Amino acid sequence: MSTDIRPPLNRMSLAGLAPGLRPVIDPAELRTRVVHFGLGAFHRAHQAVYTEHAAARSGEPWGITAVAPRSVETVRALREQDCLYSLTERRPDGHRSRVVGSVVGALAMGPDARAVDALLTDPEVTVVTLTVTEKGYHRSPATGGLDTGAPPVAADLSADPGGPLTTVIGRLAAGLAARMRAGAPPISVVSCDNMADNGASLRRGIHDFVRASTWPDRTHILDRMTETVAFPATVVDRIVPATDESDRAAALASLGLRDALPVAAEPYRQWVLQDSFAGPRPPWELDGALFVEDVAPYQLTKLRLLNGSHSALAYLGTAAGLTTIADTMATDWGEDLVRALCAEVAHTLPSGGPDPTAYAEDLVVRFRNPAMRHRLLQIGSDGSLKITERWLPALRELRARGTRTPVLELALAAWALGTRRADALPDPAADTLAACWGSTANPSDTVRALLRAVGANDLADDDVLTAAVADRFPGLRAGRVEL
Ligand code: CS2
Repeated sequence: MSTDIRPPLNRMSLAGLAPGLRPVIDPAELRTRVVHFGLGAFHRAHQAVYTEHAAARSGEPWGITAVAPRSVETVRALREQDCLYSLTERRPDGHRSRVVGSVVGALAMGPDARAVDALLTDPEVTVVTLTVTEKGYHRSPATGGLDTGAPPVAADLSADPGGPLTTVIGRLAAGLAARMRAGAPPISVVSCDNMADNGASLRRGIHDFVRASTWPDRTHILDRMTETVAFPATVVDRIVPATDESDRAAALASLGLRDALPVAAEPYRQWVLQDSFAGPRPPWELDGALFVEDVAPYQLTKLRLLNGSHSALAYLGTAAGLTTIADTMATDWGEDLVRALCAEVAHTLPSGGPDPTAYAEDLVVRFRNPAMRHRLLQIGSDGSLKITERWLPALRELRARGTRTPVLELALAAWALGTRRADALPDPAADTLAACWGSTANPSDTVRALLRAVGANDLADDDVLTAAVADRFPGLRAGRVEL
């Protein structure tokens, strides 16, 4: 609890701010037409900003109600500020803050289940967006479909669909089913998480949930969904570190108001969306979003180059005893690593996306930004779900072609070392991964077991690969990163 006596940020105190610090729209003029799941910093620094500009530039009242899957506390804090918060752009030469005004409602998914369903059946709501991270999808590593045996999914499948479900997939499936029963107009549900084919993955998860439910009308619901619910794929990009105390202090200094939920981000942002919406949507193109027929070239470039090198920096930086991406980029190997990894995987990218060499140079500049404190721990978390999107598909393709993969091997070795119990980074599979270290004396066997644990049996059977990864352990254990 802050003891600062300055007034809190809310609609009343907003009026006293200099015009450049205020939202670009008057939040009182917006209505909820977008529902967003995942109230984290990323949404507030990305989709909320595009939506705010789209509303301002079009004059259309596109407001967002954001749903927090778990954090009742964030919802309470946001409501106390009339859903306003500040965004600080961190530039190498200083920072710039302002208040964002596109979020007009905040709900907690469990306690506010009825209100969430009411919005999902509201004809005025025609867009749902999601940032729930890879683990929010509960995908089975074996099939890619919904893991209906995962305890939270199984619990939601046997619960009353009107009650407080705990998975976003369950809540969304139940809310969309209510919309189908009410005969409300078509809606688009947009996954904004870092997964190849995120639209298709989400569609599959929702359809699998309905199919596995015991709802008597599930066949009818599925038919209606097929006709009236679109799941466009998207690529979202902006580096948004988790908020810390220094961000709260920066917001206080810029606004002269207390903001419990500020966000800080790099200046760069990008949004590419598949142009296949089922109904009205905010005109995000007015703020630079790109609507394309096929997002795959952009998606794979972003996942394999940006997120791929981010994860590599996270595990290698951790092995070298560092804390942030900027620290890691300041070593004598950081920039080379980004360029080398991008060059190694560039051959796996489809044509039609950005030029990989220019993209790598832009990444070096973005990652180097000394004004950002992006913790390696944040990026390194949930590695079992991230590396399967960021590294393994490219690794598989390169090895099938007989191409050497030294950078991915080094990165895999650093990830592997970060799964040992004593060093374990947060991961839903942490126990399973730590158990792979067992009592085996042979490091290649450990690598093999780890690859199997993340569903990559084919790579686990590649003896040359597992030996090459294990060969990197001694250097990394000594804190040396040798490209
Ligand atoms: C990061 C991403 O935390 C992570 O895993 O790689 O959040 C990354 O910062 C964003 O995708 C950038 O758009």
